[in-house]
Amino acid sequence: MTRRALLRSAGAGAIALSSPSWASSDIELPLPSGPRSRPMTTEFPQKGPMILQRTRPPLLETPAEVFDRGVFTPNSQFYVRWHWALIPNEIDVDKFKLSLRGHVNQQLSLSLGDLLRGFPTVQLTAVNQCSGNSRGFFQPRVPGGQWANGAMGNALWTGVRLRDVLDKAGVKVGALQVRFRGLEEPVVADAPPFMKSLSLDHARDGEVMIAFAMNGEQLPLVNGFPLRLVVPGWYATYWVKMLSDIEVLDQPDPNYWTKVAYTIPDTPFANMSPGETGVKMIPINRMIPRSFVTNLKDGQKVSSAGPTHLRGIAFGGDAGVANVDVSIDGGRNWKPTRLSKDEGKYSFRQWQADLSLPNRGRYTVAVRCTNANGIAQPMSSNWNPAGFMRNVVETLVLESA
Ligand SMILES: Nc1nc2c(c(=O)[nH]1)N[C@H]1C(S)=C(S)[C@@H](COP(=O)(O)O)O[C@H]1N2
Ligand SMILES: [Mo]
Repeated sequence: MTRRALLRSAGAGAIALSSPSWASSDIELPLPSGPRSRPMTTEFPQKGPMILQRTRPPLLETPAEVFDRGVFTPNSQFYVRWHWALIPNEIDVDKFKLSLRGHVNQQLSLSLGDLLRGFPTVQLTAVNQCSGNSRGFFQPRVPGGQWANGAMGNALWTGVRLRDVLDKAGVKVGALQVRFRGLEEPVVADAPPFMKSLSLDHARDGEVMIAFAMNGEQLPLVNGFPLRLVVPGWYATYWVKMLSDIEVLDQPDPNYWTKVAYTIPDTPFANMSPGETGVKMIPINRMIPRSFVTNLKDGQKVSSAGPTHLRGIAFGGDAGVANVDVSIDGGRNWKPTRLSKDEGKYSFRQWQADLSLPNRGRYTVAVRCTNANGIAQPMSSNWNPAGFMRNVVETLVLESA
């Protein structure tokens, strides 16, 4: 996609965020504390079939079968999560401005044209995963969106380096953090608007990107059109959508969404015991490895005669996938799988294995990702009161007959 084409298509017209009507069908999605099923919806603009978690503000989950089709999650089925409901229905791309202000030498107010023409374009494939992905599997149950495993997606992001834009404004000595805000507003006047901050060093690492395209097309409105922050390797809460304001701070950001919400226990895998007190909490940050089987379901019948083909996806979190191993005895013995094409260290990576399951009966299949930093998924589930960072080794039972 050329820059000119992007500007043209972005300028072609506004996108309406209609009010979705009732969902059409249900999908089975059993979670330990319920529900057993969820409605499906096709009523959101630029979106295909999605699992409806909530209409306003929208929470839409990607159906599991999408992850079997390839490592890039199509824009039309990329999950959606918003905190506040007053989201613009349309964006006037000719009037849109991104402001950069605060502890800088020169404030900037950039049109989309300024941004696309004024800075080098960069591309990177990265997983965007909600901190609370898979929260519905937490036991004991925790409050919050009861996601299954579909609050994640992988895309090729195109944009400009945040560093280049910060350098154009000239960050002043004494700057500490950079705070990001989008165009939506809270529903109640005195509620805190959604904002997130990164340290100045992180913001200037050359990887953090202001993205204007996703999988080669403009962003769907509900995924942040026209601009969103991409923070490779970090949880999606930092990936601010409809990005319109960047503020360089000379003191730590006191705002609710950075300081209070989205904190985790400062322990391995953010793990603590229910009811435990005095745990040190820190802002959520880097992702940790995960892996999933995508072609077979729990309880599925397979043939004892032939090899059983197993495949799925894995990601390393803040580092590449080093190995994906599979077990047919619930995690006692492991064998390596074959890894498919490497799309970069922050991407989903497909893996495959052919299993021999010669004895009739039940096999507990487990899959485990180890990342390039040597961090492997644990065999027991982590727990914390917000339901963040689930990454236990996933298992499924196959019935050999
Ligand atoms: N402006 C804005 N950006 C936001 C949010 C939001 O509420 N408002 N939610 C964040 C959270 S918590 C998640 S999980 C991701 C979801 O990105 P997606 O909807 O494109 O999948 O957006 C992040 N960026
Ligand atoms: Mo999230």
